[in-house]
Amino acid sequence: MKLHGDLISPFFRMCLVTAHEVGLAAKIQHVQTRADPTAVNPDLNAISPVGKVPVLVTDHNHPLYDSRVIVEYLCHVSGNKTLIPDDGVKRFRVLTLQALGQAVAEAGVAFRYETAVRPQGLQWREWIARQELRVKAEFDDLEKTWIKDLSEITAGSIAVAVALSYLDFRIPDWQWRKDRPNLQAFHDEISRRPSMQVTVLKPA
Ligand SMILES: N[C@@H](CCC(=O)N[C@@H](CS)C(=O)NCC(=O)O)C(=O)O
Repeated sequence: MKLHGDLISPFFRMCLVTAHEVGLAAKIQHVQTRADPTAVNPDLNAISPVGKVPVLVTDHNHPLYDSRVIVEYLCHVSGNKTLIPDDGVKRFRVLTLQALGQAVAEAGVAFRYETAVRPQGLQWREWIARQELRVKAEFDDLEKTWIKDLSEITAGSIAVAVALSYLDFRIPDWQWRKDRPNLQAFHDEISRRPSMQVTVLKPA
């Protein structure tokens, strides 16, 4: 299997952490691929019309995207039943937590594009402020209602952990730890797992 992307992408890292957790990392070849929001990467577009990373190309040469589909595929192929449980109640709780982690990552990546990629004079202040309000509500909800779910290793807790690590790397000013001791304890603990350690983001 070939996983196209870049470790700086939280969505790519969610897939890689999952691959380590389900024991498939050794079967995955990382194809270093950058996706620029303002330019077409022809190699990437050849495997996905969406033109975003990650994309997983299976051993049967089928391109899969986006990251949620790749995570589900890795669980399916490995036979793992804990990261995305079958049981209805648990399953949809985990998938909602995964959506919440993805939303934190989406807001972070969108904020980054708007503030670091878009020319200064064209930046939209109200939109930037909306991203900040959105993540604040997400951090508060994680702290208040999701701590028990986060104590289990699932596609949900992986998505949240990776999204928070991305913010540490790119947008430390968002200070998600402030007044959120439970979320901080969750992140400290999950960050010690080998799957997180071997995929850790290092400053260039
Ligand atoms: N929903 C997608 C999001 C992927 C995504 O936004 N990837 C970013 C990198 S972090 C990207 O490829 N951006 C390029 C672009 O926006 O054109 C997923 O979960 O895989």
